[in-house]
Formats: sequence, C-alpha cells, structure tokens
Amino acid sequence: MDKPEAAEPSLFRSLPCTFVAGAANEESLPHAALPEIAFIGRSNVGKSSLVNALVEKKALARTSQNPGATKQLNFFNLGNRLMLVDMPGYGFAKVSKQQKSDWDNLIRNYFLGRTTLQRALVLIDARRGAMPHDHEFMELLDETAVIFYIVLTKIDALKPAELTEMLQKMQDTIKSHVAAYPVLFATSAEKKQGIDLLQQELAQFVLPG
Ligand SMILES: Nc1nc2c(ncn2[C@@H]2O[C@H](COP(=O)(O)OP(=O)(O)OP(=O)(O)O)[C@@H](O)[C@H]2O)c(=O)[nH]1
Ligand SMILES: [Mg+2]
Repeated sequence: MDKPEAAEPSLFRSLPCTFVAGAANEESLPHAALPEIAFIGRSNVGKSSLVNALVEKKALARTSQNPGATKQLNFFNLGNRLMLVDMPGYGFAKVSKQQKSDWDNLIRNYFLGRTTLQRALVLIDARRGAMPHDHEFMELLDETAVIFYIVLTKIDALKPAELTEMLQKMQDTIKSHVAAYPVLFATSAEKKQGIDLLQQELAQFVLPG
C-alpha cells in the first residue's frame, strides 16, 4: 500500500526560515506581503523558543532566561510562504517605562493596521495562567477582530493534574474572548510537545509552493 502523504508538519521542517527584518517602530515595519502569524505574550513566556520549535531551527530567534530578550518586532520569512513575527514581551521586562509603553504602542498599532495578519498566538505560561496584561491584550484582539489562539507554554514544568486544571481554566478564558479560537494548544518548546499540532493548524496559512 502507498504511504500516506507526508503530514503538514514537514512543511515547517523543510522550508528555509530566515530573519528578514527587525522593527523598533512603525516606520521600519517591512512591506506587508506574506500572510503573517504574530507571537505575543509576557516577557519570558517562551515566544522566541516557540518560533524556533515551530520552524525546527534551534537558534533562529534569540532566546534568554532573562526577560526582555526580544527588543523589536522580528520578522522571520518561512520559504517566502509565511511570515512569523516574534514580538517583545509585555509585563516584567527590565526596561524603562518609556520603552515598555513604546513597545505596547508599536504592538497595538501593528494589530490595528496590519492587513496581512492572519492569526495571533497568545502565549500563556502554563505554570501561571493568564495575568491582567494578557487579558488586556486579548481584549485588544477582540476589539480589532484578530482571531487568536491561546497557546500554553512550558507544560513540561507541570504535573499532569496541574496541567488538567490549567487547561480547564483556559477553556473559561477562551469563552470570555470573542476573538479566541475555540481550540487550545498546550506546548513545550523544550520537550517538543504539542508542536506538531500547532504546525498542522498553522499550515493552512502557508501560501502554496
Ligand atoms: N521548561 C521550559 N522552559 C522554556 C520553554 N520554552 C522556553 N523556555 C525558557 O524560558 C526562557 C524564556 O524563553 P524565550 O523564548 O526567550 O522567551 P520570550 O517570550 O521570547 O522572552 P522575551 O523575548 O524576553 O519577551 C528561556 O530560558 C527558555 O529556555 C519550555 O517549553 N519549557
Ligand atoms: Mg523573545
């Protein structure tokens, strides 16, 4: 019998992925040409690690154990067929108030105006759950009608019972946001858990080759 078609995740593995632009302000955003997926969440939640895990390249996006690693909107071009946008974190980054509010404004304006944006991924640390700042951003996505996935990160750090409890909590969060897609993703970039399901979901936005 013939083997079934290779599943979609191989797309992410096989396509080259390169850093194409870093934007610290609206003027330096690259031309909006490809479908885009944006990664947002608190500082240190694991955005850059998830980008690397999805495209299966270890050190494409810079990660750090110190919050505030990503300092601009970083655009990664996947085979000229999809753009992944790794964003600075909100929350407790050790940066000035001015810097935080500049990043918040840049991110807000991006969500308001980016015509090629297909989905946002709102990353939530599975050990902590959604914090006030997460809810603020999810409300912004509700208002701007940007459909978002809630993606739990670092699930390797939880015991099974803790994960079950957090998944339940997140189902309630999904229900409270009109723009939240009704399927929850639970991932570990470190242990490569849940990455294939997310790859499959995002494959629908990759332009045909
Ligand atoms: N245990 C565990 N740690 C993780 C996982 N993903 C990321 N981390 C760790 O979390 C820390 C922050 O990861 P980053 O990917 O840099 O986080 P970020 O959200 O991009 O952070 P900023 O750019 O500062 O906003 C690093 O020390 C990672 O090694 C995971 O799946 N499991
Ligand atoms: Mg980062």
